Amino acid sequence: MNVTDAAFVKSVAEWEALPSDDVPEAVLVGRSNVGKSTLLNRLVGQRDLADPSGKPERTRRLDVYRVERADGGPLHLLDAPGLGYAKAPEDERERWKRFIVRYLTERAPLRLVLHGIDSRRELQPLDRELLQLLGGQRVPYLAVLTKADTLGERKEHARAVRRAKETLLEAGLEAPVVLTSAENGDGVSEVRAWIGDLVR
Ligand SMILES: Nc1nc2c(ncn2[C@@H]2O[C@H](COP(=O)(O)OP(=O)(O)OP(=O)(O)O)[C@@H](O)[C@H]2O)c(=O)[nH]1
Ligand SMILES: [Mg+2]
Repeated sequence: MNVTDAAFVKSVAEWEALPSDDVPEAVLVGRSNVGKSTLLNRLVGQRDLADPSGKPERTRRLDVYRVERADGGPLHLLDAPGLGYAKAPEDERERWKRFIVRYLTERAPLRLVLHGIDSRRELQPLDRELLQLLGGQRVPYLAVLTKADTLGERKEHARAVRRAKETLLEAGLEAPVVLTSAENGDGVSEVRAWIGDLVR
């Protein structure tokens, strides 16, 4: 995909507020702080579009961005901040989780789930929950390992990818894994290519 423009549309906290169904969607999910918003900014080539600070009041909303492509129609990229964010009250966290689960399982325009995973870390309980949920789904899934620049030598890179693939397979997901860095741009064009292929 070749991005020509991107703009914030709105933050959504309930089903009825989701945008109209006629624009295809890709969503970025994953634990808080793995680098989803930073990656989104890289993907669309705008440094400050998605808010990488994760302001607490916005952590229980889906942030919707409209992306214009030279080589295809528009799409919506959704950023799901703060998954697993511990400071919120329990009932609020539960409500938010139910909304995300419904979004991932029922949302008609959803074409691709991008699962951000910190490449330095083992998959966490929340990641495994997501895999369980997505394993039986019709929606294409891509594991995006983030912060590759923090890994050491090349063999660390290969190891991170292998480890993620193994965990995905254990969860019954034979899915592509892309190693990325929003810092130096590694893997970003590969993620763009997946989005371009799948979100139409
Ligand atoms: N070294 C390095 N740091 C990164 C990279 N991507 C993000 N970070 C840093 O990781 C921190 C978290 O990044 P965010 O993009 O806010 O993470 P997030 O997944 O959107 O977090 P939530 O919105 O809380 O869910 C920030 O301090 C970023 O600067 C990367 O590729 N390399
Ligand atoms: Mg974020």
